[in-house]
Amino acid sequence: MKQRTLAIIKPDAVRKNVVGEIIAQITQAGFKVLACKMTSLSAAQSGKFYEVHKERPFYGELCDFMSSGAIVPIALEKENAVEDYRALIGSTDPAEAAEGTIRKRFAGSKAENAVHGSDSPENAANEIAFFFTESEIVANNA
Ligand code: IDP
Ligand code: MG
Repeated sequence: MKQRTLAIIKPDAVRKNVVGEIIAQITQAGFKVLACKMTSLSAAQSGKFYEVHKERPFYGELCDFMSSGAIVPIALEKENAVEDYRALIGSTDPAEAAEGTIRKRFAGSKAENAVHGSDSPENAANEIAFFFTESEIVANNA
């Protein structure tokens, strides 16, 4: 069954000018882009997006980083999208990520790790709704 997930190209990767290469790797892996835009978040908006991590020691650093520049959220669709996209990006820490994964290729550190990926279909739905309305996704794919 088709499933959705949310990717975000993070500010470090936008600064490195590798947005195109990352999207190419995602689409070559069989994902369909349902919606995509370049935008940016305030620290407060980043805090809301990453609210599940608010007790973690790196929360402040994460919010500062995610609001430090432009980001590219992308709603994706594929069979088994959540798990397959997590496999495509690799481990949170690029030092531990498998060869050829997006984080291995483009991430500089565990904090500034190039891309986000949803961790469950339920969170994917909420995260997609954070950036895109359902009607714009439908309109984009009519
Ligand atoms: P994930 O992005 O692989 O799902 P999470 O544990 O959900 O990893 O953490 C969310 C984000 O928080 C990471 O992608 C990374 O940017 C940042 N992060 C995670 N662990 C650390 C850490 O130990 N130090 C600094 N930043 C971290
Ligand atoms: Mg996560």
